[in-house]
Amino acid sequence: MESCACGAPVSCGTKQGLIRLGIDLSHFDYVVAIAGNPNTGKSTVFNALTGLKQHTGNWPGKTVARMEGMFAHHGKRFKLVDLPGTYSLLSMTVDEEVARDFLLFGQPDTTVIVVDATNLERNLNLVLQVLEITDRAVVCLNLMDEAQRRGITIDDRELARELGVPVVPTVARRREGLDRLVEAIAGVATGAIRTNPRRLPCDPQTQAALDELVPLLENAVPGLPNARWVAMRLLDGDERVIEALENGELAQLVRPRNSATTRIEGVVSA
Ligand SMILES: Nc1nc2c(ncn2[C@@H]2O[C@H](COP(=O)(O)OP(=O)(O)OP(=O)(O)O)[C@@H](O)[C@H]2O)c(=O)[nH]1
Ligand SMILES: [Mg+2]
Repeated sequence: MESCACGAPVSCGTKQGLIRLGIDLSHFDYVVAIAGNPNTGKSTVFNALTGLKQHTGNWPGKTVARMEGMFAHHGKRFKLVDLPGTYSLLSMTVDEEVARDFLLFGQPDTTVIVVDATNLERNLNLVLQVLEITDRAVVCLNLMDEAQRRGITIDDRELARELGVPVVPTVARRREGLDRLVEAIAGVATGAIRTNPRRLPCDPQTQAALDELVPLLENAVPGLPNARWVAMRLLDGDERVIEALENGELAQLVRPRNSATTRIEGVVSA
């Protein structure tokens, strides 16, 4: 049988070029994280794209650990990582720490932030925090059917302009909008879509402190991604981050990436 560049039979493909590869994690070109507040439909998106059956249901806190699956799109293989729900990168429950650590230190090529269109304001808090730490993000504006039912309208184009990253409206439970979501994920991962994330300005005094602290941190923890975020936390006097730096926990978060890492086609994959 004829086969596609990703190794799967061409007949597996859909018109959108999406091939669900389940738990076949043999090799991949890009790592994609799925983040968002609890109960926004992250695992529903994950299942729809990978063909897997992660636990879903209408209450928060179902996903408590990292779950990985695969899909292919136009010959490139994407490892998708479904994360526990989190309200903030500063949050502290064990589940939230799993999500935060992967977003900060797992170096995903694209981060999809799944937001609840019926509760946009609260959800944007995490969106803005994620945009502080990565250029490569896509907002999945999910539960659009619920928003419509409640008479909520959202100008997704204006939101995309304001945030500086693609915003894709979806109804994940009915798989609506997911072809556009995959296009956006692939575009951001490959660099075909350029983003310009909205970032809050930093006052000159804080900036000067960061300029001093970041190189020291990078020296103390070689290979540390998002040293600027860690430095901000240190300046805030965040006890948990200070402790993680002192007891070597932070260095351990970096190490797995360096040691258990394989490279294919010049792209990092863990
Ligand atoms: N109406 C509607 N329901 C949806 C949509 N997407 C997901 N759901 C439902 O929303 C509920 C939560 O979905 P999950 O995928 O479990 O959400 P999650 O973000 O993974 O939740 P946690 O892992 O607990 O944070 C489930 O009952 C889904 O069927 C959608 O677009 N519209
Ligand atoms: Mg989930």
